[in-house]
Amino acid sequence: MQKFYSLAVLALLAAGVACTQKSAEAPAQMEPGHEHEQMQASAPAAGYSVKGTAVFAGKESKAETVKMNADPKCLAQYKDGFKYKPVVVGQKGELSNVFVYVKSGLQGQTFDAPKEPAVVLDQKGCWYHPRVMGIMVGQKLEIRNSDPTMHNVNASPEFNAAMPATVKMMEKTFKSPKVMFKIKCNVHPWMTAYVGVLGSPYFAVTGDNGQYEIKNLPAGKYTLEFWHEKLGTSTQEVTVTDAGATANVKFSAKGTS
Ligand SMILES: [Cu+2]
Repeated sequence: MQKFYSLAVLALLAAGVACTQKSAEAPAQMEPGHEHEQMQASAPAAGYSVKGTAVFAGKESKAETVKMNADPKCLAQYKDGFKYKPVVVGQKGELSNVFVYVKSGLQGQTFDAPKEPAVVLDQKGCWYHPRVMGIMVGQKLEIRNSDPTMHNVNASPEFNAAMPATVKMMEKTFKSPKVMFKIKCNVHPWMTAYVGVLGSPYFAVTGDNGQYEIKNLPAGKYTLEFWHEKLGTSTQEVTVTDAGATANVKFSAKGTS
């Protein structure tokens, strides 16, 4: 017991000396015992979210019937024919398939593409799923053929590859950034997909609710661009703080506002 008390007293004395020295020589440092908190506070921030909604101040497209007669194996997959709307909006004008990305504000920074997971582009029902997507330079693009027929994935000049019915999966990468790459199928001219290829991970695509979220963006000032295949593009300045940021966009039939 006695030994314990002596050690405790010594420890208290030592702490007192340490405190005195610190307050005299390094007043900015934290009190002993708070080192862990300080380390956490100075760890690099993961970043913040930019969120928002895209809306369209107009009517959605009438459904177009896509004629797949050229390939009976495509045609056979639809009883009533395949219908498609290039502009799809929700009840309040929520606009889906808008590609949103940080166009500028990241100069001088480089980002490694994630090794996993791969971005998936499926060919199913002689249609691309998804129609609009984003990927980083060098990131794996897993292209699937879920159809009992041959497709050809033409993303010239990056790649142009045939995919017979027996080839169910292939992997490709993009070597250079571009917004947007148009992917076409040489076998089925109605098949189109759009891929935004970027050097950074800061991009998103609006869902059926018109909403998007770009995550983990460091605080700073950026220019966002919103792209829609029929409605064009719109840019917006955004300041990201530790509270994140909101950037909504409204597309109109004559452009954006
Ligand atoms: Cu095809």
